Amino acid sequence: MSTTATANGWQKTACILCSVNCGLEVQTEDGHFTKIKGDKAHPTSEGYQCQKASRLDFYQNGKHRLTSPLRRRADGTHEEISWDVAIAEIAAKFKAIRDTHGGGAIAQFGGGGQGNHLNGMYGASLRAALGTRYLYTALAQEKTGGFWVNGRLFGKQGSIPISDHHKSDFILAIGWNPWQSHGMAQARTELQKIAKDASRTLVVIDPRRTETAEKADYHLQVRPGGDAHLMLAMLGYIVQEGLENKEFLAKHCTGFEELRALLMEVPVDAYCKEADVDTGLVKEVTRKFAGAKGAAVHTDLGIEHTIHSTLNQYLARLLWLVTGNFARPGGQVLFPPFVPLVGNSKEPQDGGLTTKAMGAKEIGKLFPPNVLAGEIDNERPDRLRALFVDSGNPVMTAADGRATRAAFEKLELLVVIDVAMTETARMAHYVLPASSQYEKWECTFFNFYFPENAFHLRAPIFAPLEGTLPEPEMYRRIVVAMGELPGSFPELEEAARQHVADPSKGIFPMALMKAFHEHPEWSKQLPVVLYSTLGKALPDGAGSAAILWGAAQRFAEQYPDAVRGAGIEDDGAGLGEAVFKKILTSRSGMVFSKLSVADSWRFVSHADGRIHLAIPEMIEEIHELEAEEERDPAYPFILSAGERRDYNANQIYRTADWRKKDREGALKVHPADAAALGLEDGARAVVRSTKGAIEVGVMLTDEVRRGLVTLPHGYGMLEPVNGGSEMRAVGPDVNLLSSSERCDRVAKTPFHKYIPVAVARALISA
Ligand SMILES: Nc1nc2c(c(=O)[nH]1)N[C@H]1C(S)=C(S)[C@@H](COP(=O)(O)OP(=O)(O)OC[C@H]3O[C@@H](n4cnc5c(=O)[nH]c(N)nc54)[C@H](O)[C@@H]3O)O[C@H]1N2
Ligand SMILES: Nc1nc2c(c(=O)[nH]1)N[C@H]1C(S)=C(S)[C@@H](COP(=O)(O)OP(=O)(O)OC[C@H]3O[C@@H](n4cnc5c(=O)[nH]c(N)nc54)[C@H](O)[C@@H]3O)O[C@H]1N2
Ligand code: SF4
Ligand SMILES: [Mo]
Repeated sequence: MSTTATANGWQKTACILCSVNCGLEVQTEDGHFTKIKGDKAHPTSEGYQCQKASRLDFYQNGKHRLTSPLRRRADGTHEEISWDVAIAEIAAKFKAIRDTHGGGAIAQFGGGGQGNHLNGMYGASLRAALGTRYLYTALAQEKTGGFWVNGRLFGKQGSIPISDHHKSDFILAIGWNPWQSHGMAQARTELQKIAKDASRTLVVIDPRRTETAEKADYHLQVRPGGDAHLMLAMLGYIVQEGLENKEFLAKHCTGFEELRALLMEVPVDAYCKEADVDTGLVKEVTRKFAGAKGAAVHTDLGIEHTIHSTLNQYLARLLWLVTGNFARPGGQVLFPPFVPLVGNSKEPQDGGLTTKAMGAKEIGKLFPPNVLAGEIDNERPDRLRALFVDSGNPVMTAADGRATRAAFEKLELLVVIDVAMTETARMAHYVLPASSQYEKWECTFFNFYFPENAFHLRAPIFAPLEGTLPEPEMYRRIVVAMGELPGSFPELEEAARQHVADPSKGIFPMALMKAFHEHPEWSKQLPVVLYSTLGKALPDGAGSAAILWGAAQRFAEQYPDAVRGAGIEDDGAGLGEAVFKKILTSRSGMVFSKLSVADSWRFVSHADGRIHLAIPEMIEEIHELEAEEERDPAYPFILSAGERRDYNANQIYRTADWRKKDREGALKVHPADAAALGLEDGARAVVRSTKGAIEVGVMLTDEVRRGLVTLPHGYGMLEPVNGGSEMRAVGPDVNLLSSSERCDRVAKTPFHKYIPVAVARALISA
């Protein structure tokens, strides 16, 4: 396709498998990737890529790709139908449910995975048409506890702290294995650099000796779920030794005295013992941490998907706050997002929305997948009756897959938008086939870089697979069929054409204001209105990018200094136009913002300008913190279900064929535990929890602690047996073991990394 081809036949795009979205250069032939390499011109990845990206043809030409809208028959099988029939029926059914039961009976799941946030944004138009605010996303089963803490500390849930890690002399990784999961640009190169540099200290807190731990100066091999005790021990030691940053705390924070009183009482040695880490080592590490010039603290699923999820994220933030590692080089910073992934939600007592059956609160404008089954599977008249899923596979990824499947069977309407026939799609009343992320304009809003922040709009590199559409077009058709918007906007479309030819006169924004004045109801559908007007006028079929015009205008208006810092110049509305133009024309991505560490204070939005350290709910949980819970002897192991490995990539690659090793996702077991269980390397075992049992292969390794066993996620998808119509799960479907009841008290995050299980040799080998 002409939009990206370069003279030598390489086209520019990016990897869609994890949140760092490395820039790629690719060659293609007959609809296939033939060569894939890192794009040196990409502002954040600079040519870096990991082993997963080279297999992207398994996504683009996956055997489960969809090519026609499907409708479910009474017997559960699907038949192909035309787009016109699909859109008309879906619109009529949604409308009927909305008009009978209200918008609250309908919800959305997903809207974007690791590589696609642009097209999913248009789902907001359908939510508006349906009159629902219930948006369930994967983020709300990992990060929402942290967002809630941000709201209390900084004033806004979307004030997401990141690290200025390039300048850090101390890096503390808690429950994060960047060697495999990344979550940081060029992770392996960076980790190797840090390991070689004697002036920089890397500390890993993880119950497993991870690839990252192998590179670290210190590895604290905490017992699973022991992080709250461990971090409290560190915080206790800091204040008891007077190592806190008194000047920072006095000048910039409130609530420290209350915290200090609490932390003075922490029995440091006993808490280290509870976490099962050597006290001397903890004290040595804590002393170095408190004395660092700039310390970065990076956390991830290891503390989120376990007991005390929200509390853990609070304590991790306290570590860097009490030591003054905020808004200083090498510490943590706040920055303006290009498009906020996360909004700000009120607490229920202040009028915030909750779910009806389970009472889960909205955080960051998101709802937790963990309560989804419970919202559907009940007899309340106001229960959830209809769901649309875009870019997600909740049947596989939400806790307690059996309960999710049982609940989804009860939905009156399930519509799935995906590129592939997923396990969730197999249950849907209607399935709508999307063009792949390499067949349409796409991007992500995972723009978490500092001091220079970058954004990458990717152009399509393949023609759309026949029968597929990009999501904005699907949403547009449904909303129009519901009678919420007209099928065309002659005046706005004309204004858009003139505006694209010469943006300097501001023709389109003026026409848009006039249209919204005359049709106030259209403003609720802003994404689809932009797509249907400005989108049509954009060159190269970049219609989906229309929404980025609005984002660019807003960003430039709010943060003109950040934009100019990035070297983009113009005045007034011209600055936003310049950002938008740069987005549209930068095939390798572009820097849109540059700020300094001190600018972080602009994003602390409490009226007093301070960070509010004392959070009553968290202090209460600290008081209630007990010794390790009584464990049911029937389930003597802790399973960490969801380890990121060489060959898993969420639900994106749907076949085991892409894997060069660990094809079936083995259970890691400590050799001593294995000996006691009578299991040898390669043996078959059954892992049983209170929710179910699965059979797995066994891998012996002393990288896990005794008593801990681990499985990857991103396995267990259905594949045809010998190419026939019979389907079989390949590898562990880990959420048959997880439970939704065992979850965080604030954010409802499930404890995927803390599942009590029994392990035994399988009686009959598969
Ligand atoms: N290869 C690969 N990379 C990915 C993905 C993928 O599927 N495959 N998925 C992407 C996504 S969606 C995400 S959210 C990120 C997640 O990225 P990470 O959070 O880094 O990945 P995990 O391996 O799930 O968990 C991190 C570590 O937590 C440790 N852990 C387990 N229990 C505990 C505990 O009680 N305490 C502590 N401190 N640590 C514990 C595990 O041993 C593991 O090493 O990865 C992204 N990157
Ligand atoms: N037990 C356990 N469960 C977990 C985890 C764990 O570690 N352990 N990890 C959790 C985490 S951190 C996450 S992020 C979630 C992920 O869970 P989900 O959000 O449910 O899954 P994704 O893998 O992001 O799903 C991506 C889907 O998007 C589809 N897709 C790809 N491209 C497109 C496109 O262009 N358009 C559309 N419409 N669809 C597309 C893919 O085919 C796939 O079905 O899983 C969570 N579940
Ligand atoms: S680090 Fe992430 S984005 Fe980069 S190539 Fe690997 S999987 Fe893809
Ligand atoms: Mo995730």
